[in-house]
Amino acid sequence: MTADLFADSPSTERRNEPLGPGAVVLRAFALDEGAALVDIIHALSTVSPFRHLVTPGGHTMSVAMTNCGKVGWVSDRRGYRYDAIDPETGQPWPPMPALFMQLAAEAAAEAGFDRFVPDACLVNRYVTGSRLTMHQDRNERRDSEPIVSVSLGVPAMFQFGGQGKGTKPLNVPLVHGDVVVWGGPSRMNYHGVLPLKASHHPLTGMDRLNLTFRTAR
Ligand code: MD3
Ligand code: FE
Repeated sequence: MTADLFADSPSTERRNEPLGPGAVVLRAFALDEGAALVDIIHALSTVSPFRHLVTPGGHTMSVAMTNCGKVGWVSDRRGYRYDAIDPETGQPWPPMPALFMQLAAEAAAEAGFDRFVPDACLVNRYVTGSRLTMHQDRNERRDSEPIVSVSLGVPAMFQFGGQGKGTKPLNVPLVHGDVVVWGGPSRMNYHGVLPLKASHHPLTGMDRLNLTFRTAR
């Protein structure tokens, strides 16, 4: 018996993995832009810093967040919403960089969603132990539009659930350069991220960064 050393395909190889109706993982889709994306995120965070938002229930999130684009996702004791103003700076969020727009539109098109024009990009930063409990993304006005997410840095285990809370989630490892497009019937599925395992990536150190592009308004 010979061990199959190549049972897992290399994480530098582009390929499309369907996850469910309307949902597809585009492996290595953002690999070439990875370093530029990380640099841009750093620049954005000097304008609108990463911060730990508080949920309406009073819990401080372990994931740090910032935004760019016309509107940004925010949470506080009053609820979740999209706002044109960064509550931390009192200024508009930094505009969506052209590279972000272009990459999101190309990924959406690859998944069959033409003319995706996001108005919001949420930037999530995970450190060791940071997690996102199972939830639905339901603060966007049009659920006919997909969500595009880009994973950078340290790998994470993503949990893809079903339409209801009960369904046992599918565990999907997401690594640097992976892009996922969530549209159609998968758009409202429950999902989460398991606590980040300690690991290092040359471009981000111990961090995982995730971009989620949305049409919020
Ligand atoms: C599946 N972020 O910010 S992105 C979030 O990796 C969020 O930071 C995760 O969930 C992260 O809300 C996952 C992938 C994602 C985004 C929206 C979805 C997956 C989704 C909507 C429906 C189904
Ligand atoms: Fe989400």
